[in-house]
Amino acid sequence: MGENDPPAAEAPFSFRSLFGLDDLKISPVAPDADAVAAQILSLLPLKFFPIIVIGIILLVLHSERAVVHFDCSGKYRCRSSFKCIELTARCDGVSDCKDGEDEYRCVRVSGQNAVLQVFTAASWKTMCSDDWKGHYANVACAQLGFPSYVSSDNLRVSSLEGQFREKFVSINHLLPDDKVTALHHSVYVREGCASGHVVTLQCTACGHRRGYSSRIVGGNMSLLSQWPWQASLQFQGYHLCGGSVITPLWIVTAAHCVYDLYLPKSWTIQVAPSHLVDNIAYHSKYKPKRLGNDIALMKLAGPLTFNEMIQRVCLPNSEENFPDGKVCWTSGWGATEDGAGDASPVLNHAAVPLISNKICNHRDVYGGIISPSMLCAGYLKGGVDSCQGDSGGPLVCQERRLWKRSSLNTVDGILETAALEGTVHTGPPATSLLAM
Ligand SMILES: [Ca+2]
Repeated sequence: MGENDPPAAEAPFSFRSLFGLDDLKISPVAPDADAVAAQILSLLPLKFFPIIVIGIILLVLHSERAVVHFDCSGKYRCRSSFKCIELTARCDGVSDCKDGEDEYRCVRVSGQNAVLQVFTAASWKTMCSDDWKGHYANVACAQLGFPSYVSSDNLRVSSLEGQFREKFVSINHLLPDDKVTALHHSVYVREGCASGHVVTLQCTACGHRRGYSSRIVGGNMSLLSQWPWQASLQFQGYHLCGGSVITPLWIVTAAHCVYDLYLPKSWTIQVAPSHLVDNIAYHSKYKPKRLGNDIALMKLAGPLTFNEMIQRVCLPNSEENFPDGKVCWTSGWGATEDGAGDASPVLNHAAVPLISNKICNHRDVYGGIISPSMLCAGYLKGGVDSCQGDSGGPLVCQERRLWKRSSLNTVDGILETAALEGTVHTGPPATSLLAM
């Protein structure tokens, strides 16, 4: 494999083949190009040749124009079309994109302190706590898709990470509450916060282990209450992958777990007790055998009831980074011996430190296939790792007593090192990848 080849990894096995579903698989092998060309040529009279050649040239020229137009550097690219709009047109109250998506995602919760930010006047700006009240917190969480807020607090500007203390907004306190229905329409830009404080926001209760005491379990075996967001994804009754509970109805997992088994009715989610699956969605840019965009969601047929055994894990905030060397945890029912195919009868866990992408991309480790949207965890000398059957499961880090999945917004998938053996390097270290 050349250094410039795109990242790719051979799957260790096909889930479909295990269940005799290969006849449904779309063949990844492209038909012989020469044979197809000869077949097409035999159907076309030669007199049309010049027209076809001119048509191809026009098509290529048109494609190049489309590529140039597609490059939206310094601007916002509408997802519903190739249109580029000025950043000042994003979140300005006017729908400039075909589907109006430039007016979505105008509020976010950022960084390790969960500060509230609003996109306005062409950039993200941090919300001052001046004139802040609970009604606005509810509006912010509603914009983020939550029914209400859980907590909202003040934090000194001096405590913020550098990138969040450059641009600020305040709420327009002259607006009556019933007029404040979207924060990005209700703020004005400030150079600093008069109060010296900004708003922190939590929209959902997550990452708690209510039924677990760290004195109960030793070794690698886990109690279910130790990792209450851990789900077992079972296809026709067999454990195939792990997953994480993120809402009462949704489980996040890896796209490679479901891509070739896109049959919701054949899946059950084991989160004490078993739950039926209503729908499956994987990242539209996921490509089988690639590491990127390896994320999928499974929707349950009915909602989970949270208790000591079932909780949701927190997702990381925008722009939240986890430091290299931080010890995080992976868990699952995967095989406990390398090469062993059977799932473990008990839930296991392992502590794994995060490894910088620079080290992970070293030519003796993963050799450049780790993109900025992925992260590595494990030990370079090997020994502790996630294994076959742990795919899609959680890698969580504890932050201020809350447990979070340790990757960015569009995360997912623990990929076994076995998937890389022989295709990238021989004898790779026992690290896991979280591919987004
Ligand atoms: Ca707009």
